Amino acid sequence: MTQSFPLVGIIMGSDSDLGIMRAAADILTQFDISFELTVVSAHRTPQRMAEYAEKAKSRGLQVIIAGAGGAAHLPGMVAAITTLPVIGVPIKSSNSIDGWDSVLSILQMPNGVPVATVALNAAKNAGILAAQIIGSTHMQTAEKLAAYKQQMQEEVGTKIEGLKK
Ligand code: RP5
Repeated sequence: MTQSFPLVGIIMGSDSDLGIMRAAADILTQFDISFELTVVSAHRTPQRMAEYAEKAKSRGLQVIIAGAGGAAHLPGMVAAITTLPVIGVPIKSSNSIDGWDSVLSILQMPNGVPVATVALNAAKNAGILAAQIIGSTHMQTAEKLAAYKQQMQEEVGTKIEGLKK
């Protein structure tokens, strides 16, 4: 897919989230899906967050992946503003309560405002899910996803097979 504009917006609450969120960018690159990557904080830059969410759809984005840790309000607040699907990535940003703060902040959304929450630090899965959303209407992406799944299937058990004498 060669688009000049990004289809997926990857946002995160802090520069410190990049180490985790990079995996979403990497897998989207693998699926040849254009994306943008930026820091938008629900607490430190609330106006920028609202503006980002308000303009996302009209700028051509189709999915937003939002990662945050601690009091992780970014995915939910963005989902409150946009009609685009929002995928939330809970990030383990401190050791105090093992990332449960991030998981529950993103997961426990009220009725009417869903966020598709992936596992703790699972930015790769967020990227795959974003590709699947895009692949539901884009044949080339769907084909790449099918090949990816086929490869996964073929690789299952190969490490153990290699150890057999
Ligand atoms: C959240 O607070 C961010 O998403 C990050 O995970 C966490 C810590 O941020 P920093 O203090 O490292 O900037 O808003």
